[in-house]
Amino acid sequence: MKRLSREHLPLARCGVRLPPDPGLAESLGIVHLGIGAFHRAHQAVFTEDAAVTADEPGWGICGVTQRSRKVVEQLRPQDGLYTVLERGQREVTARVVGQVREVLFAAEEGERLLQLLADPATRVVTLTVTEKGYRRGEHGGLDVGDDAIAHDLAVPGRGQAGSRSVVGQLVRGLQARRNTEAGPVTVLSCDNLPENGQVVQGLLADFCQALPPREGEQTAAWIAEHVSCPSSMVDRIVPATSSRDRAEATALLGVRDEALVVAEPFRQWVIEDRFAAGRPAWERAGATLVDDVVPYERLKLRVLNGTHSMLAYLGALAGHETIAQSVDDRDLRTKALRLVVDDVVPTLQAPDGVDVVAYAEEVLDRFANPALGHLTTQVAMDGSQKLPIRLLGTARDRLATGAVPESVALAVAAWMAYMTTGHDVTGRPLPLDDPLAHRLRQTVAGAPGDPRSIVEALLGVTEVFGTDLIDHAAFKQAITTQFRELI
Ligand code: CS2
Repeated sequence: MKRLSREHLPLARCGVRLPPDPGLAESLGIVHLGIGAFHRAHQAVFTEDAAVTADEPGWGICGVTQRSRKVVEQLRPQDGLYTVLERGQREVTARVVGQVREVLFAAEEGERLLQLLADPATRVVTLTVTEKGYRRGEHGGLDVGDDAIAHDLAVPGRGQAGSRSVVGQLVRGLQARRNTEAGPVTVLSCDNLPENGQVVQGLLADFCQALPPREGEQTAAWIAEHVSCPSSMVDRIVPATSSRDRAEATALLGVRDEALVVAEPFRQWVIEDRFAAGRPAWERAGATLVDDVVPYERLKLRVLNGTHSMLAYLGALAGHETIAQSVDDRDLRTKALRLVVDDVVPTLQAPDGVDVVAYAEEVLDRFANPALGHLTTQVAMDGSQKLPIRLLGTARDRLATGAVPESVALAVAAWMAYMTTGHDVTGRPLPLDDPLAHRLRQTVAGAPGDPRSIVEALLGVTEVFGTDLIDHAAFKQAITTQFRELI
């Protein structure tokens, strides 16, 4: 079976959309850090649609992978081509995307990355590096004690290649841009973080602050004048690609695609329209350009991602392998809706005209799509990074009004039970895939065995719960009561 490439495209057949003319993405305009499945199913699709509808070349994407060469080996032999297998409830379609023109592995190709970040043709840098990729400390600023950050601060000279962290790569690239007078650029985060543009801006400033004074001041001043960091909210469910997906795609396409991604039909992108050097006509591809993203992102993070995490932990503990099975469980669907109605709605200023409960029902219907095969354990990953963003902001807002967020307490208790028991009701092991896994396991192991002590010990993990939540006795009691039920 031939492998997908410009030479071996799928036969034009129903249900398969071929990539546009390669000339449309010939020249690079975007560097994307974190070219995982989500980027390939979301921003790259929006960017290609924008290029086609606006007939606007010059927005080809160079994707940069951080962790390993795997994505390079998946995409480079395919001329950057890959398929998005779109799984609706009743039909499957396939679309071959051609907007990614180059792929780099940062750890081995740092010089090329630096060159591209300093290239005047690069006008937008986008990020999907997941919550942990920003290497933030417990107070939200840059964790200068992080090994990769410490390494990158020590990289000799300015604009040097070899940075291991995303923030280091950005600052060294912006220094190289300054040194070559390559002009303004926009850095656009597309991660599930509140006010992600401000987060990036702050991290760049923190890194400059930690540089030798003169170098840091010059770099920070240049960034302040030439770099825009707008926020954006992204939404598309992109489950991990399975062997079943690959087999189905091969049969549909008639070629083998090693970079296949799977996604739901729905996609949304709300972007703060503040760009220093222009942008693709993303609105021509269905994106929403706004002045203020906050209402959209808070709605999505607290309703969609908050219920997603609740259903992931409660569902996994109940023996449900997929999110669809969890949301088919009437009891769990009701609990997810209660989280929205009782705890989230009172904390939201939803975008004009949005009915939050109706939005929540639509989200749960999207979760219920059995064709996606979205695993509860995939959504359960990185809970220490996700809970503060998706659930604990809601908790703090409710506690500030004197209310006890019982549904948030249930979701937190479910995370704690997922971590503490390590298996579901059938005895199936539940993986703890989390950057703080060791710290969390040690915390549980060091606590006395009773539920109250375990909850108390975990609430003491300040990287997750800060220093305030442990002092809310009623919230702690609500978590303990639910935790005792779940273990
Ligand atoms: C999910 C998100 O894995 C997870 O944590 O909650 O990836 C979710 O699928 C997306 O944010 C949906 O837009």
